[in-house]
Amino acid sequence: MGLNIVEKIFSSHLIKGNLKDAETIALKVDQVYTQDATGTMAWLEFEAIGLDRVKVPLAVSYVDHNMQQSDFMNADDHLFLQTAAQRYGAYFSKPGNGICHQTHLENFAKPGLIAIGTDSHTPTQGGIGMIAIGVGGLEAATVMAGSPLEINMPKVVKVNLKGKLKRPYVTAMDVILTILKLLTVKGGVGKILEYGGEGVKDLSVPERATITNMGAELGATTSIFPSDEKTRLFLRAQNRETDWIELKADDDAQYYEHIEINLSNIEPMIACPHSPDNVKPISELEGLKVNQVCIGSCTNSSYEALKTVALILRDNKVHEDVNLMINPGSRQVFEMIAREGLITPIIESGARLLEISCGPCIGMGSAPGSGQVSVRSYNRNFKGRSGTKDANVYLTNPIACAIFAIKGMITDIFKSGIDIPIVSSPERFYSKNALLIPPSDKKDVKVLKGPNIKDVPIKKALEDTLEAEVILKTADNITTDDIMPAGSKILPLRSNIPAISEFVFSNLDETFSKRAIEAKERGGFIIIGGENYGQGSSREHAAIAPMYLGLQAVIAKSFARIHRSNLINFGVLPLVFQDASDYEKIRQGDVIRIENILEILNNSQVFTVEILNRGFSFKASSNLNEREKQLIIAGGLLPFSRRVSS
Ligand code: MIC
Ligand code: SF4
Repeated sequence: MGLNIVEKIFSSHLIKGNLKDAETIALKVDQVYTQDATGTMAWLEFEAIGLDRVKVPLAVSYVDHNMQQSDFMNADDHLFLQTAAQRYGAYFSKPGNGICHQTHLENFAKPGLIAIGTDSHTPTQGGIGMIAIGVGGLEAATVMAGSPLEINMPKVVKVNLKGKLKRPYVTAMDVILTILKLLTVKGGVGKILEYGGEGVKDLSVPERATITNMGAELGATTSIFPSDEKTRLFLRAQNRETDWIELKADDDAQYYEHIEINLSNIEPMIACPHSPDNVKPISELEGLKVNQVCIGSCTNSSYEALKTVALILRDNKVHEDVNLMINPGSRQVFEMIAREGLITPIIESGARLLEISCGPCIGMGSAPGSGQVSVRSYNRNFKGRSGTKDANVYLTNPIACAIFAIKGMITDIFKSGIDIPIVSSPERFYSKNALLIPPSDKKDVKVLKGPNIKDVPIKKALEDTLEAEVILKTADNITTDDIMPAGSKILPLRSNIPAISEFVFSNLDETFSKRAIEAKERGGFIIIGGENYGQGSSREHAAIAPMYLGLQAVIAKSFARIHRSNLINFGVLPLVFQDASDYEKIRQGDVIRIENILEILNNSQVFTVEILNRGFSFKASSNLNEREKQLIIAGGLLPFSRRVSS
């Protein structure tokens, strides 16, 4: 029987298990990358494991999120990351070098290999034919320390692409927005999307990377494209042709499911507030006044995308009521555009050029005004993420963004009257890579930690009985931005769990951390969640900070993959309602008791959850694999690793 691309890469990296549906498999990992906002924890955790050098062939530490230096905190974190990279043998990508995903694609991504990254958009590398999976910091630290990556074998879905995009009006962004409309933010959970079919040829590597980047918004484990002639040309242009191999599915490869997308039928699309799957054709929103437009991020920062935007702006002016911000995704792209003389037209048009960083995407500055409409070529529009709680954020392709900025309103781009050039991929990318520091051999480097960098807190081992109050009941699709907000005030506290924990759920419920601290005195608390609890970012702070406040268990209808692993890695029990209708019966303030936890964990994993104050019970299950059970019992991955090594 033939193999699909995922099976080919997995079988060449398989250390344990069989590639059967949902079975736990262990995979050898070739590359690990971290970014600063999750990376300080990851590197502190690596340090806590106590090794001298990373044990993976390639590790890269990027700085791209926490770039506003309004006091010492972010600058101290950058120095910690730089000295840790030198001390432990990783590349260091300095602030200003680029957003991790775009920069990694340019410099290191290789077809046929496996990468993990401490960011949910790591699947961007799938555009080059690589398996790239987003993980929590602790997972990355243990892999850097030589452990394999353990996952449950996802279901592989074939996305068969036919036809050709209606260029220049329709872009790769519209393809993934169309898929998000079809499958929703839960549609990819437990799955890998493998793209194939004739239509693949119509897409360049950066366009494919836009599609795999936003596969994260589907909740997918990752997404991957074949490696073909287009991939070879991209690698040749990056001066890395020797990294190319051909990679395609066998003709008789099997898939769990098939989805067919005809590129010729795709229209320009836009995701409306406040979810990336709330997608409509742009034409339906014609005339909506726009206050802010942001172009860039890890989703749409390719040379081709930014050059197209620059050429559109060259012949036009930004509307007087609009603030247009551009945050280029990498120094390479920025250098290329500058060499071609395309910075001047951007400046002349009235656009504001921001630093090469995540910037507005994570609320690191450039927050919109009260109630304003912001249209962005980014990947997430969760409520409050922009930094302004009542802003309305829309997501669309960079060409549409440029046109809206000129027109001051959402405009049907077929009828805008603005010329849209077609930009071809360059034969050669140029960059001096001035801000990329290779690993050093020096072992005597001192790792420098500023006063805001605190140790990683650790939970106690699991107890046999759990009795705690439900201090929060949430709706479906709660994001990790809801649990642990980001933005310019909170992000600098990422290396300081006691300080950041004061902001847990602060956008949804300002009294949460106070109630949590009170509940901690009484033995901790429980959260009740709906479907897809913890979707979005990989930030393990959304598990560590609630754990630090006293979170013992989350009982939800279902969990997002990375957040569930982060909870387990920090010793918090994730339980799923056996009968989803029991969710309705629980109220905030109920007191829950679960007994015989250790015995049940090792047997059926189906727990009887008693509601003590109202005298009824229901069933919830933990569905943990062998390793996960051991982690939960030990109180998480760090205490587990210490126990094993002592
Ligand atoms: C995001 O886009 O939400 C982030 C910020 O890049 C996160 C990581 C983080 O919270 O630091 C992600 O996607 O994992
Ligand atoms: Fe940065 Fe935004 Fe991409 Fe996250 S989604 S890595 S914040 S640009």
